[in-house]
Amino acid sequence: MPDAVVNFSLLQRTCSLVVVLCFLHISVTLIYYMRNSDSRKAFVQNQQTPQMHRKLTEQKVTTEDIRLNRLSSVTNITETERKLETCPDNPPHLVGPLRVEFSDPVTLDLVRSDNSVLQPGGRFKPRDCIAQQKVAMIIPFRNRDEHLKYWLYYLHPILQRQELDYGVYIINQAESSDADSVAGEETFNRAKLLNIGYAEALKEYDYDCFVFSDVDLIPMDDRNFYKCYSQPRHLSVSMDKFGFRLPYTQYFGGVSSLSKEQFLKINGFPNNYWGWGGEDDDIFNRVASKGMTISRPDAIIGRCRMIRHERDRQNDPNPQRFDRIAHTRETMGKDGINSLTYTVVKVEKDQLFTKITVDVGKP
Ligand code: BGN
Repeated sequence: MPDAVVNFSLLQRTCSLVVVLCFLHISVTLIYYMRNSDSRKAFVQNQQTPQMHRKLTEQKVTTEDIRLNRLSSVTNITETERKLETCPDNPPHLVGPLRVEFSDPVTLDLVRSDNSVLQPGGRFKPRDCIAQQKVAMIIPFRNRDEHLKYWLYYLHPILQRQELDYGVYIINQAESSDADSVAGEETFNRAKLLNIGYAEALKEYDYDCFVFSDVDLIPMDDRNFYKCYSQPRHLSVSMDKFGFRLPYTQYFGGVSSLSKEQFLKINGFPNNYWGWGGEDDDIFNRVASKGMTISRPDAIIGRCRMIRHERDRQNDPNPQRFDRIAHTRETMGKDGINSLTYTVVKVEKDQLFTKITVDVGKP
């Protein structure tokens, strides 16, 4: 074979080898680069501070939220709520003993501006956790705007620190349209107003606990939880008016709480106590007759102040109360939430409360 032909064939083979080597080199470089870029991403992720990580997760939750919020109208639970934990037994923002004074100048506008977190109707839910209980605050009411102002001023911040999912319901006994009634007023019926509060609050939300509070009683310690317990709870156990102790062991007046189940077990409250006194003793009898006991905070945590006032018009002591409380066991089955009748006259939604004016009828 001529030399030139041999040389050409050698050159051709060398060139092919070089091309193959180049191809191999490029392939290895490419594979190496792609692998490296994956691990670089992992490195960046591991270097995030907890804040950066949270921010990224939050961003993810937000987009998820938008998607799931559409579904929430059906389930009533948002994705954000589903991700939150149940609020703790000891909420972190409680402060303990509180200064309670009724000489401080307070206006409803001031209370409104201090409570911009509220939803219309005096509704609140904790932002960072899911409340343990859904609590309706029921206040029987007539002509006590001055007291209500202080109740709202002191209670809203306390209930928020207690991390409750709550709503405030003012059950206002309507003036009578009767020409001959005194100053347009009928006799006050506290227990019937409480029954109405229970029924009306449940029409609005799936409450599982009911706190029944007089409008003039303010707790002096935020560790006195306005929620429900395994037994009906008496909350106003240590009132200034009674020298910071119980006036008698069976006393169940002022502020109390019952779960929906406990309330139904006693057929709610009596509807036929017109005027002052005895209805709270009847409720105590109902609770005792169903084998339940009264749960109470201690006398320090249970301290509370009452706003001093004259006895209201049309709320004279009820002369029938002695006879009525002697027969609770016989009457409670047919007089209670199962026999409640009333007419709603007006519903007003304030930022701080829902006020329901009702016609409770006459004695
Ligand atoms: C009691 C009243 C309660 C009232 C407390 C505290 C009666 C029933 C007849 C004995 N009970 O005497 O309704 O809450 O005082 O003021 O009057």
